[in-house]
Amino acid sequence: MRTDTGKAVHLEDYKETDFVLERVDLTFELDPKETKLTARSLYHRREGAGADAPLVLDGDELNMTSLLLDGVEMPREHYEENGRQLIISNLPAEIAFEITVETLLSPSTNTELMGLYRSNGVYCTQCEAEGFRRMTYAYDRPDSLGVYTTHIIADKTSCPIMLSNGNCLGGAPYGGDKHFVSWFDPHPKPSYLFALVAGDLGVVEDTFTTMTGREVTLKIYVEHGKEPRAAYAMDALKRSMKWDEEVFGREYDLDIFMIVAVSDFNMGAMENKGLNIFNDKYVLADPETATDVDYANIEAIIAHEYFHNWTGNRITCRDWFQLCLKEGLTVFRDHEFSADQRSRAVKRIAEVRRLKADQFPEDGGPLAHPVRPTTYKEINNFYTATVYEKGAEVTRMISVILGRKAFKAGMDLYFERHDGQAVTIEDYIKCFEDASGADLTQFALWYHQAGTPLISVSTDYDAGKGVFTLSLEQMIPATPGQPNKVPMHIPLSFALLLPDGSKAEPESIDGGDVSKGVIHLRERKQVLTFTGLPTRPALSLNRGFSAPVNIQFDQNPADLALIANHDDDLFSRWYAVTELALPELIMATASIRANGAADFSDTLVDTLVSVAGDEKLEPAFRSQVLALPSESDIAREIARDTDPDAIHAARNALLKAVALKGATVFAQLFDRMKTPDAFSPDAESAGKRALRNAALFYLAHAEDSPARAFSAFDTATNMTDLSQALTVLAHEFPDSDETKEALRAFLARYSDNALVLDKWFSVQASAPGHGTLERVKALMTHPQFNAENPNRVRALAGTFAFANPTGFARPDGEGFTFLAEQVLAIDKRNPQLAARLLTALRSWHSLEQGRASHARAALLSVEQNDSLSIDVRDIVERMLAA
Ligand code: B3K
Ligand code: ZN
Repeated sequence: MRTDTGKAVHLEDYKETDFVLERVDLTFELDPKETKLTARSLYHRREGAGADAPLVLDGDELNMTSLLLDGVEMPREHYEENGRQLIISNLPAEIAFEITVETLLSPSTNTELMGLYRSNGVYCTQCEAEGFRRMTYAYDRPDSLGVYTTHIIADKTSCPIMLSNGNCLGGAPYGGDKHFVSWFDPHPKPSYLFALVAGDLGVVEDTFTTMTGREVTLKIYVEHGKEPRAAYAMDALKRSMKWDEEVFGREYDLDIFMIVAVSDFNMGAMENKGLNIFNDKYVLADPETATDVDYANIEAIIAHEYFHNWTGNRITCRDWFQLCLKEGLTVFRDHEFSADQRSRAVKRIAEVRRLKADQFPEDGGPLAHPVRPTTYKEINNFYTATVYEKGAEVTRMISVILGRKAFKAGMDLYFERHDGQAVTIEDYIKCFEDASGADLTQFALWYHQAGTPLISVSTDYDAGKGVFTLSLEQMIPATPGQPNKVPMHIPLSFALLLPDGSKAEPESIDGGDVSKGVIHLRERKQVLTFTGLPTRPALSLNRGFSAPVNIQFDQNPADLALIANHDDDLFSRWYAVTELALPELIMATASIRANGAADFSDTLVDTLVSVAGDEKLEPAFRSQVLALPSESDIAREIARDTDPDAIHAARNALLKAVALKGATVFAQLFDRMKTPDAFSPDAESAGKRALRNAALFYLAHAEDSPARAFSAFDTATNMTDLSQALTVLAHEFPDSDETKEALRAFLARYSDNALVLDKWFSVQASAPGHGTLERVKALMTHPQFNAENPNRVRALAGTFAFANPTGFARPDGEGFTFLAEQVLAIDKRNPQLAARLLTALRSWHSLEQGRASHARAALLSVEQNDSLSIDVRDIVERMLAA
């Protein structure tokens, strides 16, 4: 029975709890259908709370079998259960008291994967955001911190491993076939960080010596037989621990740190105190089964969850509106970590690509919301790219505005001032203000105003006077609930480049606040003049993507080519190529729609070919340039009346032009960048593979034959090369015998490896063209398809909806109908997964009329269903309202 009411929660209604939680003692007697949980919690009435205020605890779908006050059964008239709450009255005014709640749980039928559930026979929990209340009545909110002791009783044979947060106190036989173990976590924590795991798992062990010389035991638990595939994750964990000490001065604080990999998980991973639970996709890797992207994701997510130990766990959120306080900041920290472990510029390019692919469409569509929202109906729908990725960008901007040293001082103060507390964005910003003396009042609008700012740029040069003029104007688009915006503080890093690529040094800069290469745009309109410039410079603006904004600047292609070839900021070079390509791709799309043909300038094609062959540039960078703006990037730029088929054709025409012109370069790259026999997942080797596979992709367009890709498939020595060759075959030559053979061989070889099979499904789901939908439908009935496994659902339906614009948005609307059906079916089992899948339609407004009306019809067909979860109802209503 669904008990969530879907009533909106508002930030302004925040109120402290009437009672203070001190300690929690949990005993789980595990059983697949009838787990008994006895939760004893010690509370006292908060000073200032009314003497007769009741204790109101949260619950969701609970079966409570007993309720005691200080060990004595509570009289029925002293409490009330209303499906979502347990309301207890007649409680002591002054002394602490203990409430004991006994509940019966059924982990094996818990398909929502929230609370206590089973994955492949392993008991595990997911409590963030509101899963704890699915186990027992509690103050299930992040500002209620308690010290937890957990006892687990289970069958010895099926559960030799029994884990919870903190340090292990020991265990013993418990009569018959059972045994028990107890864990104690000395660090007060909110309920969302509670975790339990029990099952039969293999383990990989290591140790880490902290900066003060304490030895920490590290354990990664995986399914038996998969232990060797956890080695890279372990290595990434140790590097993360070291990095957090060196860069943020943060030391780990328990004797043991554990990670458990499970195969059924709604998200990437979860930072439970001392016991991170991971989607196994982000733990398991070896050269034969993981791609370079998988390795990079594992490194980033292991780091992310570990870094939460300080940003999230030691200092947590006062309420869920403050989610970006832990998520945005922790993403920023994992970005910095990966940048230090890999190439900073290439990492930044990947971050910006992702921000633009995931966050910009969200911010520009019906689901737009501020980094710190002020209202929600279902908090799980707010674990968004805006909270995570834009949240990280906001912290990055603070570091740009304050500079490295003051930013560090602000972080140090934050850790010192708020350790052990549940705090707000205001508390966070105050630390930077106090540490630096800066006034961040206007800057803080980044947390409150949704929408991607648009900066209109124009320049002028007076050769006689040697004066360069730069006019900037900011506009923040209207978003749901926020029709009018005020100007923000936007830090724009910039340089003026001379024709030889060196930097021009103006004598004076007037008209605005410019310091250390950063323009601080604060007004709606600002005009800056740079004097003492005998030669006209090219403007390189928003270097390193210092602000997450759109820029409208009709920059001359020669200037862009200069930046693309000479800027000393690699990110800017990549960005300039993108800016060179986008207007041409937009024009080509229009001309495909008008007359079926498109062509491209020599400047663009030559720039791309020359970057491909430029040995001075790192291979990973070159592969990023060759990746071109994606079809969704182009659609976003076009913004309205978009036709995915025309965009696909236009982009393909550019690929073909570059492929033909650069065929020799690509053939050489394909030969030279071959992976040596000894595989290494490091960034440099990965970069070479990325470049080689980009070359393979272009060569497929030049040669118009599957032969080369098929032989690459046949001779591949690692999963990156193998899956890339398979992608080229399935996407470019879908009907060839080679493709059929490769798909068959891949399936036969990996039929017992779920994570690799996910790739087999997603390669096919992302194949462009109207015919893919039938293929996807057929794959839904494949014996290896498993509708209960979130990874498999995301690999097939998710990839199709999010990463296949021509297939998903086919003109007859059948792709949208399919999505609606899937969402409704999945919603019955797993609302979080269903709601996430539905957001694939978030940009439906920008489609051309025919497709847009099909999308709307599909959304309406979802909305009309009256047994929707709150999760899906919230998304579909917002999507239709705007
Ligand atoms: N904090 C978790 C996400 C929980 C999502 C709940 N719907 C993972 C992370 O961001 O680290
Ligand atoms: Zn996180």
